[in-house]
Amino acid sequence: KALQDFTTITVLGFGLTGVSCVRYLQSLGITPVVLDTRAAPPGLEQDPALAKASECYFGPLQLEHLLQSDLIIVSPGIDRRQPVIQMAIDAGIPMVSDIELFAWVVDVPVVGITGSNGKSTVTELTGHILRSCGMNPAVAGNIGVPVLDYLTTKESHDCFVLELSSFQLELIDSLKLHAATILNITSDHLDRYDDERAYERAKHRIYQHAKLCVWNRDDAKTMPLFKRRGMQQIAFGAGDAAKGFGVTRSGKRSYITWEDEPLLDVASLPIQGMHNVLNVQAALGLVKGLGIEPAVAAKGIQGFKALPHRCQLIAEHGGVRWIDDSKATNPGAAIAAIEGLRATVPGQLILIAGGDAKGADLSVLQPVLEQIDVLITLGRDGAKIAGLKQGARQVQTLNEAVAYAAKQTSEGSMVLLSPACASLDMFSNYKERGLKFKAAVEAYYAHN
Ligand code: UMA
Ligand code: ADP
Repeated sequence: KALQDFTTITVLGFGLTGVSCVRYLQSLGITPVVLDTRAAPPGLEQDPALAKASECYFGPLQLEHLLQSDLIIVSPGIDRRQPVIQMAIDAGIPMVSDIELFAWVVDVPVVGITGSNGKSTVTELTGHILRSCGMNPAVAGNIGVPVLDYLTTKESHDCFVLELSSFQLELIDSLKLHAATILNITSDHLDRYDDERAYERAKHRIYQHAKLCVWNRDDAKTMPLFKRRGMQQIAFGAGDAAKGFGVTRSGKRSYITWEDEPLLDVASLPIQGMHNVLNVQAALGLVKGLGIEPAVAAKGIQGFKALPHRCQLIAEHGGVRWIDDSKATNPGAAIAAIEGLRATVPGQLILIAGGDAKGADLSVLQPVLEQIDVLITLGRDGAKIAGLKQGARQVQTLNEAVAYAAKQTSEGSMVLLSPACASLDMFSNYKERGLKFKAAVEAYYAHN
């Protein structure tokens, strides 16, 4: 498919993705119509000249603008269930994501990563392994760098590693991945999907044309739903496994295994917790799809650094560790953090949680909250989490949460910010929430 075949191309959404789409189209000599429901979308500030050179309409969407298009490139943050967009869908106007445009032209191998949790970690880790093995990957997608940005720079790359959200996957048809993984599927984004099945279906689109599917043996929902001729599979998981990746225990030591042979000592991994063992296995599986054998790839893991705001140690005072897991924006992530860290805490484990639950069923947290000694909640859905554990303390601000937590601590305690919710009710994003947490901890110890 060629973009030049379309007469009127509309870019719907003028955030990071929208800006990258307009830049890409302009680089091909195409001037799109740009729409965003926000009166002053972020793209205006990011690249004012770009907006000037395009036909832009900001504010409530007008059906006529959508109907005039013969292709609409839809940003991932747009909910296509809105009536005006439904009408355009009913009128047969084709809609694609930025990733689909990329798929039309990419001519080097691509690997793709999706899942409810661990996407960014596995995406960066895969990039790290590939670089260690002498390749020059572009790491892009939901991780924060729109993929089309790589098509408008002169830099060249010999492969792509893409983090793909369910929103991006919904509007992809042509992407042919050398290797694809669904890391796990737990409840998320129910504010955007009618039910869990719709969310799962979107995730499974990643396997559509994949040569190699890398899936999680411990999470049956990640298993490819069909087997195409020639499609290969590798499974990973936390138990012993004769095929693919597994984990075996020998005395006090645990090893990641490949085809039942020890490959990596778990204690030597640069990222901790069982969830990260699975993340490492997934990354090793993906690079196998690019022809790099696990024994070679395993050597490339050393030197990888945990990403900020993912179970990150941000302060230690008098034997009390403070952990920023602000990226835990759904219950599955918080459960993984609590289960992964509990064994490392000799004293009290204090959890700060709450925010915008995005419609998730928070009661799934109840069993794991038994492993918590003190629960502090905040944010829009904080009260719902507090209701799951007797004695929970509800507060209004992160500063209040930190002050209350600090008073409960003694040597050997850990305070974990792992909200199980999005941050958008109180902060501009999870990064700001994490940074404000760190600042609150620093301010507390400066004054106490
Ligand atoms: N929005 C409007 N009106 C519009 C367009 C967008 O109100 O007309 C709102 C959306 O509802 C959303 C926000 O603006 O709340 C941003 O939407 P966007 O589509 O403009 O987003 P971008 O700035 O293009 O960023 C997107 C991804 N964001 C989303 O999917 C919401 C970024 O992932 C991604 O890094 C970027 O593209 C580059 O690929 C962020 C994210 O939160 C990290 N992703 C979700 C997640 O990981 O859970 C899926
Ligand atoms: P994503 O990009 O999917 O949000 P990240 O790598 O940024 O994933 O991690 C987000 C959160 O999910 C982290 O804070 C961590 O606690 C949790 N997490 C990471 N990997 C996994 C996994 N494999 N299974 C469950 N939870 C995980």
